[in-house]
Amino acid sequence: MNEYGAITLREIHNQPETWRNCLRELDKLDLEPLVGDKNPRTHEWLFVGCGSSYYLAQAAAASLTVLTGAAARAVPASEILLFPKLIFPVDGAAIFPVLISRSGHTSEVLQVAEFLRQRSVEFLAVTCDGNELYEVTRRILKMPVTEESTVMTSSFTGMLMALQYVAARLARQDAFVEALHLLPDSLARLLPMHAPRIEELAQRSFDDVIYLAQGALYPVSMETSLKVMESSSSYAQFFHALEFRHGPKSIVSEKTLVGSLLSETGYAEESAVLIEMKALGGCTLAIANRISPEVRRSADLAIELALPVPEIARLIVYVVWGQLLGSRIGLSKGLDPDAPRNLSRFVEIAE
Ligand code: F1P
Repeated sequence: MNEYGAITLREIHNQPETWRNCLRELDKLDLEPLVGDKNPRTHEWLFVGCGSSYYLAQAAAASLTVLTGAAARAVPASEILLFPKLIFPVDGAAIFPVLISRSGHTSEVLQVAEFLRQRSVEFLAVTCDGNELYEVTRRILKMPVTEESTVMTSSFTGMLMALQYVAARLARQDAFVEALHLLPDSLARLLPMHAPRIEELAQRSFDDVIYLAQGALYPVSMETSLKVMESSSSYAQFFHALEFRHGPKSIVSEKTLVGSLLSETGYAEESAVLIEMKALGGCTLAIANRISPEVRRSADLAIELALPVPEIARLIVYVVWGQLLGSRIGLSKGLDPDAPRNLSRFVEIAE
């Protein structure tokens, strides 16, 4: 039998290598047959997924908007199935759905594929395993990520990197593509510096875990909260940083971990919230590209990324610390993050 959490931790720590493999594949990719006729300026890209893949969808939509200047949306697959008129209010609108699923086997995503097929709407599928999703469209982006663990870690970052890569290519942002190539080495440098500090933080026992973020980092706060919930059976919540003052802060105590994913754009405003939460007695985790002295003083743990890349290219590096925290809290509670309670690798709904 494996040591508890061994598989998940191995996959988290192996992300520099996984990202290199993804980039190698992406550098060879011919975009034309995949998306050539579906430019985001003429078609609204609609990113679709479930669970982590839905959070990934939101991060991908924000990335596409930043990189191409075109509006984009993200919805959970179930919304298309239950409330199609909310998602497609106008018949025949120029919408290009992008279906995201690590397994390619999730029932709701496959049902959306069938819904689209019946209406002759072409879509792109992004996956790691392939499975049934691989069979239902000729537009397929299959990333070379083999993930054994139940929770999504390297598949999340690998597929988000792929969607950012595609957006940058469409926008002819070659410098951004080059920036993505810097990330594997950057993460390899950061992991040995900060992973032991996350492990130490996880030894404290928290009643509540909160992640705060704004902008494109907001979906990353959703994903990092989900990682804490899945890997440690603890309840974790996420808020827009400045929304946290409007009520939720009443739960803050010394048993609350407030993690803040600080953007560069909103650094002053977002870090003021973190400093206030420290003053209210919370335990604070700050993650930012550059950490100011005031934040360093108010943070129980500060992780400075120091990435020489555009702000939106940093998203996948912010995810990693929540993946680690989730697994480490799980282990400190005596749980096995490789076998999260009540979860399986994908959700299959009996017909
Ligand atoms: C999505 C997903 C995972 C989650 C869970 C069930 O799967 O919701 O995010 O961790 O274990 O499946 P997929 O459609 O991306 O394969």
